[in-house]
Amino acid sequence: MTDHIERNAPAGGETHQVTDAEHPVLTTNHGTPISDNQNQLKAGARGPVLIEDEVFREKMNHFDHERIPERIVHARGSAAHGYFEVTDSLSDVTIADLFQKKGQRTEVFVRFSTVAGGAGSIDTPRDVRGFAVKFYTREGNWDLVGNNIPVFFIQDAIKFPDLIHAAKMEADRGYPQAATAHDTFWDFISLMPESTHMIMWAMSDRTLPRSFATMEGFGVHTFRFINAEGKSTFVKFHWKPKAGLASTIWDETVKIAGADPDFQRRDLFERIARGDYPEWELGVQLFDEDFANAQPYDVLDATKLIPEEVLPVRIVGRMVLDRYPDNFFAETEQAAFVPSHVVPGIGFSNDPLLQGRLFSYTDTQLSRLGSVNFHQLPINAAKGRAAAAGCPFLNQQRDGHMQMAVPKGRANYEPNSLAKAGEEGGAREDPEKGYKTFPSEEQGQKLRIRPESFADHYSQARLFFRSMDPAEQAHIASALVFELSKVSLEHIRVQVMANLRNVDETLAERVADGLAMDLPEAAPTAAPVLDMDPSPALRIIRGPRELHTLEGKTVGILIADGTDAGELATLKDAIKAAGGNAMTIAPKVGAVPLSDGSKIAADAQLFGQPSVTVDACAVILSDQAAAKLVKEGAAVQWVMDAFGHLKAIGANAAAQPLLDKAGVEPDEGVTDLAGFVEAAKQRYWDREPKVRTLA
Ligand code: HDD
Repeated sequence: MTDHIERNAPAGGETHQVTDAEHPVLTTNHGTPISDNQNQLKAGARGPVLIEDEVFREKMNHFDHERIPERIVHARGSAAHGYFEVTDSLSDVTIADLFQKKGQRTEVFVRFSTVAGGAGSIDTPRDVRGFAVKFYTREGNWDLVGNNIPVFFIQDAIKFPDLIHAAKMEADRGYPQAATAHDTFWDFISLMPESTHMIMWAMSDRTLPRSFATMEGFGVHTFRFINAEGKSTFVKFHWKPKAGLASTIWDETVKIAGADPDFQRRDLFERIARGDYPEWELGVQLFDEDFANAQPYDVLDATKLIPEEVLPVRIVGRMVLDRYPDNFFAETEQAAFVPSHVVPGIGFSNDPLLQGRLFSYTDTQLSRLGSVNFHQLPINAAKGRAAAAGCPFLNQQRDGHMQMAVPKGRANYEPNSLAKAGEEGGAREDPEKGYKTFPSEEQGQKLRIRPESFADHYSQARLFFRSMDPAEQAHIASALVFELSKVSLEHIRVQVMANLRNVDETLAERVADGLAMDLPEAAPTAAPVLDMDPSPALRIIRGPRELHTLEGKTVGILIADGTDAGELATLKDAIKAAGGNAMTIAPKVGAVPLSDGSKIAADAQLFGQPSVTVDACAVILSDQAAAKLVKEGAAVQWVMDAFGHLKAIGANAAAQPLLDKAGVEPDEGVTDLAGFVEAAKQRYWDREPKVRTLA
């Protein structure tokens, strides 16, 4: 046992030394003080253990039950606390309290996730990312449970279990984990042409985000706003990252998975720790029935988006994540997001995917969290009006597993007249301020049918592909080649290719060529495929939201014995001044002797911090160190990957032999140290055809 234990200090604060005597006394769950937490109770020092040992039994019993079922989808996730602030009041279109006043702030809890993998799977598979926001408004919690892609695979929620069964690891063999590159996924997709638009997004760089902080979020469905006059306006929600959009390259992503399976979770934690708070703007697309009726697709169909060029996104707020959870299980794991949780002023449309979700999420929490009282867990508890009355909710619902509240009195039914006798009578409905469903006119026969207006499965897939930068188109084609090359049943590839022919003939040809297969006949289409105007807003590469900046980015600086102290200090200062984060990486982490005789501890060790984990790479070496490192595979690979992943490389003259060994060829992104900080603000997409063959 140590005499002194160092507590984690708050960022920038001082560490406080706590002696053992200052710690509170350890107790059992029932409050009994514990005298010894190191040994079981035994009959004699070397004798058998005794079952009467409540301290041991209770501890082990609790441990044995520490896990709860993981989420059936989106099991792998990371979250943070923060706030939402109104920058442009929406009081014209909604009575939702959180949108009324400019400057008004609402607490939020946001969970990002992958979809297919289990809770312990890697952070960086090719996968859609969940983007779930819980707003703790004064009128109750509003959960906006979206993704980083504005459309979805299927049109009707009844297909969701099939989609997920097909996407997750195959039922008999239990693999692949967190990957769509397998038979059952592509079999299902090939038979569901409505998924084609989403597949274009899934095969694009959107599913390889660099960071949660550099991806967009979307509410996907058409929702409703309702204003004080009871008027409804359709709305689609968008989150726009302040850090801009950035993704990784497939080869890089695969290597990140090995180097750091927690890459994005760590990134979120570290950004918050160093004060680079992830931030997004909230935007809305607002429209009415006339606009909806004039579009060549149905706004109730979740496989369609409304191009920003057709209907601009109005920015109405900002969201900042500035606090990492204190406890992963209590907060991130127990957070329950439920799309049916809305507040007055926000309502649903008839989108059949959304309508199905309104059932599924509450249902899943009952088995995942195990109780109808999941709303009482601190992370889920409302903090608004009811909380002000000393309770997270006010109604006559009672009891159930894990009931935390201790309601007083007899008023567990309503109406009651107990107040007339001076007793607590409980809460009552409020016809004025209570939630009112928009009274839309609905009529028709009961039918299990897909509307005609949902029949076009290809026009927007084509729109997406044709809106992409040529580099992005090459990535999509290459991703399709990769994924389909993992499909073992020949006929499934043929079915996929038949769909792709309806998207874009050049895409189909490139993929067929990459797979060395003949193009099949195009699949029949249920509606004419339209050539819609391209939407450049959909691009990442060379698009409007690819920011050339060092802010929030991490620069790796490879150093070794004899690195010039002056060059290193100058570069670190310049990186900091540009808003970046410098990380020194050396063959030995503890102490690196510099040219001036000083020693510094490196931030990371070369073998544990490959260049895939940073955004740009600098190399500052002495002649001797360079001579040594050209024979060090990890150092050569460090530079080779930086070049192959189209990153800026800044080096001093002595480092040149290492660059030569790594096959670095001169281009705009390869600079001396003086030009490096400017160069480090972007990737060099033009380099790509020189370093890899793309489909
Ligand atoms: Fe879902 C979780 C997003 C369709 C059923 N979904 C879940 C999460 C996100 C989404 C971000 C994780 C929430 C968290 O962090 O805890 N889901 C979406 C989006 C969809 C979508 C954007 C389409 C627009 N989902 C969808 C359908 C169904 C579900 C159609 C079923 C009818 N989703 C679930 C679920 C999950 C879930 C099974 C698993 C864990 C949970 O709910 O809490 O109920």
